[in-house]
Amino acid sequence: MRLALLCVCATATSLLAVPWSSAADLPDGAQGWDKVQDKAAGGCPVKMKPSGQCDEEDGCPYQVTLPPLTIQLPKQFRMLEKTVKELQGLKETVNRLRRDCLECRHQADQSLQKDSEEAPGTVGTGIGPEGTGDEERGGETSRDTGTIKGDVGANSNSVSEMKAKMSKMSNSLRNARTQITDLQGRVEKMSLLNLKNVEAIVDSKVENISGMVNKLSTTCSTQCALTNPNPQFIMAPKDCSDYNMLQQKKSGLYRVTPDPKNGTFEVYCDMESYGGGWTLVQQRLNGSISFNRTWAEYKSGFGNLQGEFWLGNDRIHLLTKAKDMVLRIELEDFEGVREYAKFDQFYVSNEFLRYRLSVSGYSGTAGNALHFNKNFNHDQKFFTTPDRDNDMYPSGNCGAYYSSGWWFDACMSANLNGKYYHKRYKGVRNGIFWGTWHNMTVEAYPTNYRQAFKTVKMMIRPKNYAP
Ligand SMILES: *[C@@H]1O[C@H](CO)[C@@H](O)[C@H](O)[C@H]1NC(C)=O
Ligand SMILES: *[C@@H]1O[C@H](CO)[C@@H](O)[C@H](O)[C@H]1NC(C)=O
Ligand SMILES: *[C@@H]1O[C@H](CO)[C@@H](O)[C@H](O)[C@H]1NC(C)=O
Ligand SMILES: *[C@@H]1O[C@H](CO)[C@@H](O)[C@H](O)[C@H]1NC(C)=O
Ligand SMILES: *[C@@H]1O[C@H](CO)[C@@H](O)[C@H](O)[C@H]1NC(C)=O
Ligand SMILES: [Ca+2]
Repeated sequence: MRLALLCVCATATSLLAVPWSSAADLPDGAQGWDKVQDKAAGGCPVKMKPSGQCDEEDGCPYQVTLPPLTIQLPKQFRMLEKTVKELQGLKETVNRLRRDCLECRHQADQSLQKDSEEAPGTVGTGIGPEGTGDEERGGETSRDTGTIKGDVGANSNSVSEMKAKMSKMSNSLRNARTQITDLQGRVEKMSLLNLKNVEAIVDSKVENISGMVNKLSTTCSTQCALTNPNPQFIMAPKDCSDYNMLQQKKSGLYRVTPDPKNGTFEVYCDMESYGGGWTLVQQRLNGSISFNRTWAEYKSGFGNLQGEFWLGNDRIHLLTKAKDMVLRIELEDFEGVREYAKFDQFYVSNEFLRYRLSVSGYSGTAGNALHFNKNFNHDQKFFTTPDRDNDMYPSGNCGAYYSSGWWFDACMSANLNGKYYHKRYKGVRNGIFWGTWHNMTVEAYPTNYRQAFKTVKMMIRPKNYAP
């Protein structure tokens, strides 16, 4: 397919053509994008041109004209043009970095003295109720990641500024890509354009440039001993901790790509608690979402990422496969008691292996209810849902009995996906359950009321994470 693409709002009078039928048709290297500017339109059956008012914020809306069809494209299409510009910018930055790198060798001696005055990171106070362990550092500690002390080049900006700029640029490149993917879905539905090529090209360029930058900055840091020892340029964040490296400090929704082969999805990131960088896997807040769900629903996830949800077993698998993860469970009851359980190792295998749980290395205040004793141990157990019995209980389905999907043994000493009760309850213990909670032992007697939990949160973070 041939596609005519108008690139810049300011030059809205001329049509520029980008002819290609596949990624292979484009010239290699970043130069491919430059050449976009030079190609002249000729005999192209498909035309795309600006339509309507251009404005500062959103750029111009575009229109594709296909005889005999006209389609209004969403404004996000401008991201293509922005991406081109940013790739250009990245290239310039790389060149500058390279220049500085050569120069920094000469500057190294005089800069070294200034270098040692500031240690990276300061220990803050935990905001949780239980403030011990290395998790409890304040969220600000990684603010200085990437900071470089001392002058680097005589005639240009410091490497640190450029690195910050690189981070920012790679960030917006990623945003651009996300939007392109988004757009691609919509456009593909119309069976007209295949933007996969564009996406692949942008991806490979970004990978290429980030590879070069990484190499350069490694060389630079070994030569000059000035840069941060671990410069990080993360082009496709695998989980929330990667966003922390990119100086994102606000909790909220982010897109992650734990395995590029399995695409990108949204997660809720807690960037503030216990050093931040947490990817939420599960959350209970007010009982608005039922957790009495099928295998298929637990597989793909359900609920609302800003409220109550299960992220989905496939996603949990991908996240825990991509990196060695720790699990942190936060529990709060209706008396305001808050406790936590942390596990140094947390892995959920794939569907074929029935999402078997591997969890170990407990520490915390809530007690290790996942491995209560040899008869109640959730470690190495398969996932069971009311419609899929993989549990260790021979005469029934624990998931059906407790209205929950969980790694049941026969059956449980913990079940964080139980029913949400707003207060103590009687009868089948199908509520949210943590068997080592402080007053569980008196639960059954004399009142037979059962403990209810107000909030539950399960979140993961790479084992080697340094806030
Ligand atoms: C980047 O692309 C150039 C060709 O344009 C190639 O020679 C080089 O090996 C690539 N680098 C990486 C890291 O892929
Ligand atoms: C869970 O769902 C099943 C099937 O829909 C239903 O029969 C059962 O009553 C539900 N349990 C609870 C506690 O809501
Ligand atoms: C539960 O919390 C979510 C998210 O905070 C909110 O959107 C929803 O309205 C709440 N539902 C109830 C029943 O309180
Ligand atoms: C990952 O992607 C492959 C191919 O698209 C698919 O077959 C597989 O089910 C996916 N795995 C997960 C865990 O989503
Ligand atoms: C657990 O202890 C709290 C007081 O700390 C009490 O209010 C609550 O009723 C107890 N729960 C049960 C099930 O006994
Ligand atoms: Ca069974």
